[in-house]
Amino acid sequence: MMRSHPLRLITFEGSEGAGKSTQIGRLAARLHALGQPVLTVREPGGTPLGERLRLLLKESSPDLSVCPESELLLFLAARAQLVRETIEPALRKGSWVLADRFSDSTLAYQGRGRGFPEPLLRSLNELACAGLTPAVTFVLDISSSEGRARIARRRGESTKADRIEAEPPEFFERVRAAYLDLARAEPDRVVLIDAERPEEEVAAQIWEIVRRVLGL
Ligand code: Z5A
Repeated sequence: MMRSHPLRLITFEGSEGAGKSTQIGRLAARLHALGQPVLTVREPGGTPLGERLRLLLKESSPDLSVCPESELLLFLAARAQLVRETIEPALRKGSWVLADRFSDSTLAYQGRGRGFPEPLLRSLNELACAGLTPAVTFVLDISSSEGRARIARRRGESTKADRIEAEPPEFFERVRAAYLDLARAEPDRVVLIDAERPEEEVAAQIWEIVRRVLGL
């Protein structure tokens, strides 16, 4: 069997509105320009099953109740499918995979946000990810007020918040703190990026790190 290249998995994490999708787009374009194969994926989503689970997970409706345990398992189901159906095959072909959220989102949101114990989440992540660990994880750090302001600007006044966006500010403070702790605990993998700076500055820092760490 062909071996996958785990070094080519890069994940982007952080609170809503931090600029993950924006920075993934920029990094993918730079890698493309060098003739490198690149796949971008988002979580939850990225497969037919994952995209359907995404709709369920984001829906905010009085007739759809989602308990924390169901929420956790649905995120993990989407991840398990994405790893096997999309990420692993792409890595085996030698492609870069840039993921908009991955296992650390579960540690931050379901761990610190909802209160599930970290050892449980780590072992569920191990199962869902088939042991795959990102080579580099960029945590885009932004205050929850600035992140929310960006989302509100992007959304305009028309659409209401989804189920998770509707959580109170304290929830997002806990999520942010979880990411900061993760960066302190795993400095070899997790790189903390100040995402309140202009887009171009953030992109330049990320590109420098990718080139240095991954030897481009
Ligand atoms: N979740 C979970 O609980 N557990 C899990 O295991 C997983 C996920 C995997 C997914 O939401 C939700 O699921 C998420 C966590 C939870 N819930 N929350 N909250 P999503 O996929 O719909 O959304 P998101 O992941 O939170 O990302 P986002 O809201 O789309 O934001 P983003 O990708 O980080 O930002 P962006 O789209 O690149 O930028 C947002 C806006 O800011 C946009 O208009 C940009 O043009 C602008 N922008 C970007 N960069 C800048 C800078 N540097 N300056 C100024 N403006 C900027």
